[in-house]
Amino acid sequence: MTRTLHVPRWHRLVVRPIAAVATLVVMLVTVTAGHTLGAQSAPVTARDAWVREAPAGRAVTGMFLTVHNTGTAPRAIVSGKASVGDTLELHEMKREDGMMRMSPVKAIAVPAGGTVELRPGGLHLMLFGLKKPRVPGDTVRVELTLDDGTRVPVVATVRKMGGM
Ligand SMILES: [Cu+2]
Repeated sequence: MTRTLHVPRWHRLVVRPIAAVATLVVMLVTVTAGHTLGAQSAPVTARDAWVREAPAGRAVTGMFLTVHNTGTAPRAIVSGKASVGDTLELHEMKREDGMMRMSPVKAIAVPAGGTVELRPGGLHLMLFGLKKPRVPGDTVRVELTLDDGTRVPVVATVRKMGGM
């Protein structure tokens, strides 16, 4: 005698709805876990970040770093804020009429699976309105915002003027 021949009526009325609710809960937990996992393994990361020293009386300095995108979608840095100043701008250096000039840019592209280097003489970040002098060994915290709204935390070390 098999059980299927004797499924009681209460089984249909009670066990099936419970199974349906359980399935829904499992689905929700899976979706939530997926989101959490995504936040932890952000595809865009920064490394080798440093800030040029800013002696007393100098409220502006440059910041340099390497940004890597392990994701499959191209991203761009669109803004940022620093723990030490009131404004952060995205800049590029370009040769114009034989002179190196720097100007703000709206975004810095980080290609899918690629790397962008922000370095002296090229793309870089500028920190304005420094609240106090920044000496070698100091730490500067910056948060970069990407075009999809994700934020990339960066910890930079202050280095000597002209130091690489
Ligand atoms: Cu600049």
